[in-house]
This record gives sequence, C-alpha cells and structure tokens, in this order.
Amino acid sequence: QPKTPSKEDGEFRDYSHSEIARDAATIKNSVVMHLAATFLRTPSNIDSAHAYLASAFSVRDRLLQRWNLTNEYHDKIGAKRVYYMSLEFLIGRTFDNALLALQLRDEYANVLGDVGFRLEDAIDEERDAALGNGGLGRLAACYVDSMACSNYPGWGYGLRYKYGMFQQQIINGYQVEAPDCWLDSPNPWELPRPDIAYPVKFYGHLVRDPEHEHRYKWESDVVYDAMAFDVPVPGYGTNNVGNIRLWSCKTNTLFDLNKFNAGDYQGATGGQVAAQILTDVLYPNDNTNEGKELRLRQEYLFCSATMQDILARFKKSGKPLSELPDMAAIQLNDTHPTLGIPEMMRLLLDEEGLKWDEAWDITTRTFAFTNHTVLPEAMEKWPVPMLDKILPRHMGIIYDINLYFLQSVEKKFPGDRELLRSISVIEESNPQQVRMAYLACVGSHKVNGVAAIHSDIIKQTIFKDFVRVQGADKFINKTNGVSPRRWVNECNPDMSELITEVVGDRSWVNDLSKIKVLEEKVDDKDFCKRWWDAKQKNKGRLAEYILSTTGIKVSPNALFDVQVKRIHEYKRQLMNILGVVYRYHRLKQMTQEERDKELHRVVIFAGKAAAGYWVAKQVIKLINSVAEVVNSDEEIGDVLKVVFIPDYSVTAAEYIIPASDISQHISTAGTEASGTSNMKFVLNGGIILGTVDGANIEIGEEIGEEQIFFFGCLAHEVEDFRHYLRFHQPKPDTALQTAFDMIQRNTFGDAHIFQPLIDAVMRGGDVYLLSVDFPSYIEAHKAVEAAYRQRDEWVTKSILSVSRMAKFSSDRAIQEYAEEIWNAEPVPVRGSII
Ligand code: 6GP
Repeated sequence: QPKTPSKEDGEFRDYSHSEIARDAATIKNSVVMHLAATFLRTPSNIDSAHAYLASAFSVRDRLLQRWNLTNEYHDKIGAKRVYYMSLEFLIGRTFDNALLALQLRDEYANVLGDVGFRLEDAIDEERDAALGNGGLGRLAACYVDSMACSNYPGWGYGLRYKYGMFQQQIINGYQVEAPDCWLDSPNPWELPRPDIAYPVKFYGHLVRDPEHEHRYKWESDVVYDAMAFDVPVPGYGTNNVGNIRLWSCKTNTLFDLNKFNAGDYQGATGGQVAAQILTDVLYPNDNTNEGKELRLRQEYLFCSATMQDILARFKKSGKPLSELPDMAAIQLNDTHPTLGIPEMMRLLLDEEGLKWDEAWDITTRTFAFTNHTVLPEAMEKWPVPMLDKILPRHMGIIYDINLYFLQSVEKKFPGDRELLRSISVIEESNPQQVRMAYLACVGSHKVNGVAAIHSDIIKQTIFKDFVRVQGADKFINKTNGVSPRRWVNECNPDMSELITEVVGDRSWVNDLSKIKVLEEKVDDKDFCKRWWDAKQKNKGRLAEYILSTTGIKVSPNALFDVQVKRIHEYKRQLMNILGVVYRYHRLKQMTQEERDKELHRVVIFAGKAAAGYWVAKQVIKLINSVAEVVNSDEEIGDVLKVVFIPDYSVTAAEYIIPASDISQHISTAGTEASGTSNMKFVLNGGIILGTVDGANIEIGEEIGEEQIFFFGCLAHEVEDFRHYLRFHQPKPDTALQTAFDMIQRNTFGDAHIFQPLIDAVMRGGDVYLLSVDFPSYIEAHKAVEAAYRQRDEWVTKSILSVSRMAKFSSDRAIQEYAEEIWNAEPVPVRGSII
C-alpha cells in the first residue's frame, strides 16, 4: 500500500531555504552566467538563439532542483511509482511550458527585455522534440504532464532518437522527407546520465541450468550499453517534477583499437555504428507495423534497459520481489513495449532465481496494456525465426507463457481446438508469428481501449476470445484526454484570460471542472463579443503563419475549416478535398453576384504521410494541386482558399487549433480509436464536423448534439456496406461524380496521377465508404454554413461547448488509470518551495 506522506512531513528536509531565488536580479544573473559559462557569450554579443538557450538553461536549473526533491521524496516515503512505457513521446517545445508551470513567464520576459529580446522570439528558437508520430505519441506526452501536475509519482520511459519525426517539405505538390536533426543545437531539456547504463544482449545461445527447470544462462558477444537521458516534466503550480527517461546506445567502449592499429579504420568503428543505429531513427509509421528486424532490436533495447532500471530502483528499497506490484505499475502504450513482459520474466527467472509461478504472478500484477487501434495493418507480429535468432531466451519464455496459457484454456473449454488455435499467442502461419497484442493481453491484469466505442469494439473483435476465457472485467475503457496546460493555457492566451476572468483565478488549468461556470456567460453580449474577438485574433495569427510558411494570403474574416492529422485513408482527407472540388465546381457555375453572397471559406490541411504510404502521398499531391488552381482563380478570389501547411508538428498545432471555426474528424465509423485533436479543437472554442466515431461520440454526449455536426453511417452498418461494395460497383451521387469528372478533365493537372485515388473508390471496393458518406457529408457542410451565418448562436455554441469539456482533460484520464489500473495515489511533495 502506498503510504500517505502527511504524517511524516516533519521528517523531511524543508527545501525552502535552498530554492533558487525568483527575483528579477537573481534570474538575470543566472541568464548572464549561462551566457558566459555555458555559451561563451557576453550580453553585448548575443542573438535570439543564445537568448533562448541561456534562459532555458537557467529555467532548467530551477526545474532540476525540484526534480531532485521530487525523486528523493518519493524514494523516502516508498511511494508506488507508475511507469508509462512508450516508443513515442511527441513532446514539442518545453520552454514556454516550463515558464508557465514555474509561474516565471513575466520574470523571464523582463530579463530578456533588458538584454534587448522579446520572449516570443526566444520561444520561437526552440526546436520541437518530435519523438513520435501522431496521437499515440502526443497522448504519452499529455499523460506524463498530467501525472506531474496531479502529483502522481510517474515516469515515462522511451528512446532518445537522434532523428525524430521527419521534416516534411512540399516540392511540386509532393511530400519530400528530410531528416529531423533536432539535436544539432544544444538541448537544454535533457540530462545525459552516463552513470546510469545497462548492458543489453542480442543473439547468442542458451545454456540450461541442470538444477532449475526454468533457469538459463544466455551467452552472447553482442552486448550494447543503453544509457539514460532524463527529460524533466514540469508540473504546473506544484513542486512535483516528473521525468521521461530516454535510452540511447553508448558507443565509446565499442571502438576496436586493435583493428584501428592494424589500419582497418572502418572495422574499428563498425561496432559503434551498429550500436548507434539502434537509436538513430524514429520509425515514421502511424497505425502500421513494418516488421523490420531493426525495429525489433530497437524495441528490445528499450524494454531491457527499462526493466533493468525499474528492478534496480525497486531493489534499493530492500523489499522482497513479491512486493514489486505494490511498488510499481507498468503501462504498455500499445504493443511496441510488449517485450517488457518476457524481459521481466527473464530477469526474475534467470537473474533473480525465482520460480516460474512466482515470476509470472509478479509480472502480470505489474503490467497493464492499452490498445490504440483496430486497423489490421497496425497489429504487431514478429516472425518466430527472427525472434528466435535475435532473442533466443525470450522466444523460449514466450513459448512457455503460451503453453501454460493454452493449458488453462483447455482446462476451461476442453476439446475446443478452434478456440486454442484462434487464441494462441503463436499464429500458425508460415512462418509462425508471435501476436504481440495477445502476448500483451496474456501478460497484463487490465487491458483498455481509448474511447467507449473503441473499448466495445475490441471486446467484440480482437479480444473476443479473451473476454470468454479471462472474463469481461479485465477489459475496460479509459477515454483519452488532453492537457489543459499546453492545449488551452499555453496555446490560447486570449481565451485563457477570459476563462480566468470568469472562474476568478487560474485554478482551472489544474482542475478543468471549474470551466463549467462559463455557461453563465452565454447571454452576456459583451463577453460574447470578446470571445469572438479572441478567436478572430487567433485566426489573424494563423493567417500570418500561413503566409510565412506557404506564401498564401488568407483573410481572417473567412470561415476557417481545418483538418490536421496524419494522412491516412481511414481518416478520409480524400473525402474532404473531393468536397472542396465540388464546392469549387458550384462556385464556378454561379454568377459573380451569386458568388458574392457565398460564405468565404479557408480550407486548411496539414499532416504527414508515412514515407512508404504511396496512396496517402498522392492525396497530399491532390490537395496541393487543387489548392494551386483554386487559389489562383481570380473569379473565386477570397470566396474559397485551400491551404496545405507543410511540416505539421506540435508547435504548428499550437497555432492552428486555437484558430479553427470548424474542424473535421471524419474517419469511417469504427476506424478511429478515439482521436485527441477533436478534444483540443472543442476546448479552444471550435466546432466539430464529424462522423459518429471515436471520442466524437462522447464529446457530443457531453456538450450536447446541437453543438456538433454529425453525419455519415454508423459503426454497426459498416460491415454490411463493405460487404455490398465488394460485389457491387459504388453509385456515386451527383456531387461526388461531379468532383471525379472535374479531376478527370485535367482541371488540376494531369488526371492520370489521381486516377488511382478514384479507382480506390470505384474499383477497389471503396473500403472507407466515401461513396456512402459523401451525400450526408455535403449536407453537413451546408448546415455548418447556415449556422456560422448566425453569429450570436455560433458564439453560444462555442462557449457552451468549452464549458462542458471537463471530461476530456488528461488529468481525469490519469486519475482513472491510477484508481482503476495502477492503484497509485497522488503524493504531493511537501517542504514547500513555491
Ligand atoms: C492512435 C489512434 O489512431 C487515435 O484514434 C487515438 O486517439 C490515439 O492513438 C491515442 O489513443 N493510434 C496510433 O497512433 C497508433 O499508432 C497503434 O496505434
């Protein structure tokens, strides 16, 4: 049981006397000190890059002091720790976030002002930490933020990729990928920890211990050292500072001096290159599994170092290993960290000498698993021969896990061979494959989906047999959430001011239920005007951003219609751009007088396609080709503009999301597990146009269906439509046919480039049901337009929506995980230094 700290308060050191002072003079001294001692600059010889770096290092000093305090405190009281294991953390920038958390933003703005710089420009010098693809990686970042802010003793574990998410350039309308060299300039937000490193083995062979059934010695010459880098996670308005521990390979010891002396320079560094490559790149796949050997080794390096670190920390407590589940909870962010389960078993059996049943009990009580997708192409599977070669011990352990599991199934359902085949962790294909989702499920005490509909779907599909065998209670829902710190307070200062004014203070940032009172303001004309003006200001800011990134001029007075997310067929950016083509066609049919009466609209896209996802890349090309024609059509002018903002990132999202009037979340029903940007858009006063899918459904339930524009078929209808379309040609309605015709008449350049996109609908079975949903999609757009013309009612919708969004704070999500999965409690660090 985690101890409550209160009664021991007096025993702990009071740090208030050692807190680095927060007055202007001390802050200025520390910035100047870092300029000189860290960057060899004087105040008369700096640029905004150094203004940023020196201030960031000075903020970091303050954070690290609290980092130490937090960890020492948690150690002393023996708090139960939560470990969030994720191959992705899409952190974005940290400087502004840290300033707000420490409540030192004004102080640093003044100090920078004194040396001739604007804080905003310094903030703009920071590069995003883009160690993730999309929703899954950003969720991990929001969750560590919430753990820190809600005082949970939580750490993230991940990999420190040298190259993060690729940089997207748009050349001739096509996506071109360039490496993201984010570590080129000093990174103030990480601390190298050469003292914290663990050996990680690959390949080799096993020697069985004749005395013990389940004990082996794993011998191998291929051993790499994984070294820790710590990234502090500022807790807003609390002493607690969380941590993300990222692993990288140490290479110094792999230099072969003998080869070098013999003149074999390449050979001398070969081992270093092999080690380095393990943590060089983030795989840029979102919702797909590549099955590459390098990826498997990456996953294992991560899991092995993390398990060794967690066990080492636990063992310092001196408690018996059977108490590990009382002191540590490990959450698997999808299947990518699943090797943690057999690795924990290996350490407990081979290194600690535990018996199988003891080790298995400890493991399953410690691990829990979150599933983030139902797309079949994302299901991780590893060929048995590959696993056996790279990780022979783990393959053996997985076989045993499966054997004991299947024996228990056989006992409960004797003679059901079909059940055994379908539920087995090993798929009987050629070659055999390890189903990682099944392994994660067998090795965890709880499995959750990320929105109500998604958690239901996984119980009816991939985990159907497991529900039968292991009981329904193991399978629960934890609807996603987003951090109000980054996704309102930081990215939308003007709206945040208004909320603060109504709430009375800024406490809503850590307790989103307080924004409910906004509801009382819907009849306050003056307030509504200021609400509208805040949105307009954000749109002005985005218009500038669009101009500087694309050269396209848009008017903030138009309706901003936004779809930003990874480019994927199931997310249906194609349907959006076909809708734009149809709109363009209609506008061209009108007289000038008629056009003048039309609502002006800017359609904004952003998002990356996986480098190897050809269809998604063609969609980007189509969007850019349509944009080029529409934007240069003088007849159309400002009535319609189409923009593709390149290189979507967390930072770009912070400009885009607060500026949307309407945002599109239009996945085929049943395919988007949750979505999290939908929550961010509504929290920033935008309205959703969406399908009845993922968290859209729960958002609708919370804010009221009058506040959301739903369209399209329902999840339970999808299978029938798909079945029909496998055998019948789709029948596009006139609008969709018109859009196809326009493309095929070369309106947007050579039509044959785009023919495969049309064929996917017309000949490929229309898997994502564009032909089915298009008519209601167009109708929904009309409804949006009519509503936007009623400005007062629109503002009412916007304010009401925001006021009812408390559920979608990641603080709520984390509290549910803590109570229902982790059995962990908040442990606010005492000895106040604030
Ligand atoms: C994503 C889901 O597609 C998205 O709907 C959800 O909001 C997000 O996870 C966070 O839960 N899944 C992935 O990005 C992914 O790669 C394996 O899943």
